[in-house]
Amino acid sequence: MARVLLIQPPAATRNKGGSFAEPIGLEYVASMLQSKGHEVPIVDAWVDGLDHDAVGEQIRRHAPDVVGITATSVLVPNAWRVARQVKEIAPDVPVVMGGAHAIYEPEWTLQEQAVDVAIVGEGEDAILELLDVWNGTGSLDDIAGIAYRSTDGQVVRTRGREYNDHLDRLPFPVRNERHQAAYSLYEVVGKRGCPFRCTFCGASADHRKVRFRTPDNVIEEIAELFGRYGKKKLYFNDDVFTINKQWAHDFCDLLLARGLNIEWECQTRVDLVDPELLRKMKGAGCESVVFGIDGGNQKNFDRLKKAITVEQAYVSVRHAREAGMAVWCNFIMGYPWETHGDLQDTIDLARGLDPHFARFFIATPYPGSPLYSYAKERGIIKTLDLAAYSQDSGSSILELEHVTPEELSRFVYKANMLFYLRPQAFLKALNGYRRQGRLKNLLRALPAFAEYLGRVRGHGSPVVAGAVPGNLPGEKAYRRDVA
Ligand code: B12
Ligand code: SF4
Repeated sequence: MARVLLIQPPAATRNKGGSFAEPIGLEYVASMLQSKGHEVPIVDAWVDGLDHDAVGEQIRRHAPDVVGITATSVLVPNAWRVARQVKEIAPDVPVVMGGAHAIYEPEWTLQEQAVDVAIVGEGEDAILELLDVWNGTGSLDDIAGIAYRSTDGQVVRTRGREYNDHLDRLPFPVRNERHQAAYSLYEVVGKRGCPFRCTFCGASADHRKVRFRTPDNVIEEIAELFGRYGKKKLYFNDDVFTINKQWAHDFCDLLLARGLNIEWECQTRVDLVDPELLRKMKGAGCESVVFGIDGGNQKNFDRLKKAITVEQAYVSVRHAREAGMAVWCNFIMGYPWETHGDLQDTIDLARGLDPHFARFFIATPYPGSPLYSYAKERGIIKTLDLAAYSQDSGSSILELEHVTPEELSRFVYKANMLFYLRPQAFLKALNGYRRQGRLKNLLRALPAFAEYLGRVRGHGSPVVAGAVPGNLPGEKAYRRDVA
């Protein structure tokens, strides 16, 4: 049996509000490994606040046979550094990397020589097959859904792995008791996949096939979580919680029948809810719903392949409010083609929809998304330094056609100010936080939010031309100045 050390690298983004994202992908991989008798310590550098030196100590302490690292694109620079640390400490220990960046960009992931294998898809079965190979049975070529560097240094991508259609058969993700005390919510995955094709989203390139756990199986996991670690709020990580309304109805019915009396939150689309379903969700404990609006007018929705209408946004936000939920709306500003008018429309739509909370993200070409391909083809990506993709700087990494970086920052600043600096909106947000029992989070988040707005107001940290190590060969390369 092997000792597989799984690592969530040190955080890439500033931790706003003191809440941490549970590395649920790693926890799924860990549970599969454990179910086969392997020893699987998890180092969550994020929640434990570990820097790279401390992660190095953990690697020495655990003396693993294999190291697995998870990373979205923004975490890749830190994940690479962890991989290099492993090779410095134990050069013969194989390093495997999974997560969104490995799925969308396996070749890029393997640019770091310290990474031996990238997992291109779901990891539960792939890791078991890898252990077999590293134990001397079979070859990497036989494993579906991975990429690796061959002896001549070329990256080889194996055939695609089938999606796991039987999610109920997966062992529940392992949770660490100490970490659970720090995560503000339990993260639960009720289904995997999304059939939509929103231009800015990586999920639109992958994760296409929707697969469901049965409501019984999800509720069994929740009951087990409460039994082991105590009652806490849940967040459903599902891309679109109500992708199948009947599933959502069945889940709520069962939750009510079991009398678990939980509070939960989820994200979904404005075209996939109705008053009856929203009322039922609220009755079953859904305190808060997040809608991705992502644009400000119909022209942009269509261009973004959102497949929603402005009308649907108004109607569903109102229905969710009437059902008694705290409503969050996410907006994205600064697509390459956007004009001043489009940006103003986003501000107006946010105010018109009047949810409890609005978040204004800056359009970022996450690898894997059609927006990334669009921007790459046009040579308008200012940096391939993935650390700059966290949006923390408050500035865009894209060259926009009609809007200067200063103008975009002003629009984002204005969007926040005009949304929250209305007395009724401020009170509604405050009330929303209070109802969710999160006033403490709000107080912790406010200084970071004010700091972010300060950066946006100061037009963000500059992004300027220049080469950085780690750029793709032959790519237009830029460097982000440290402000
Ligand atoms: C919920 C969610 C969040 C939550 C919590 C995330 C978390 N727990 O880590 C929050 C809100 C915090 C969040 C934040 C962000 N997110 Co997010 N998020 C998601 C979402 C919707 C679901 C993630 C999830 O739970 N999946 C279910 C688990 C089971 O799948 P998984 O993590 O992919 O893990 C499997 C495999 O990847 C693999 N695997 C993963 N790691 C490893 C490691 C090893 C060793 C092995 C063997 C296998 C393996 O095996 C796992 C099991 O099959 C995804 C979309 C999606 N469907 O993936 C976006 C997504 C991952 N997020 C994305 C982004 C952009 C972000 C942010 C940068 C947004 C921002 N602007 O701030 C931040 C950065 C977070 C970070 N860690 O750095 C992008 C990433 C794109 C990219 N190229 O990196 C995605 C894909 C959505 C999108 N818009 O395209 N996110
Ligand atoms: S933004 Fe949401 S609905 Fe659109 S492709 Fe991504 S996960 Fe699916």
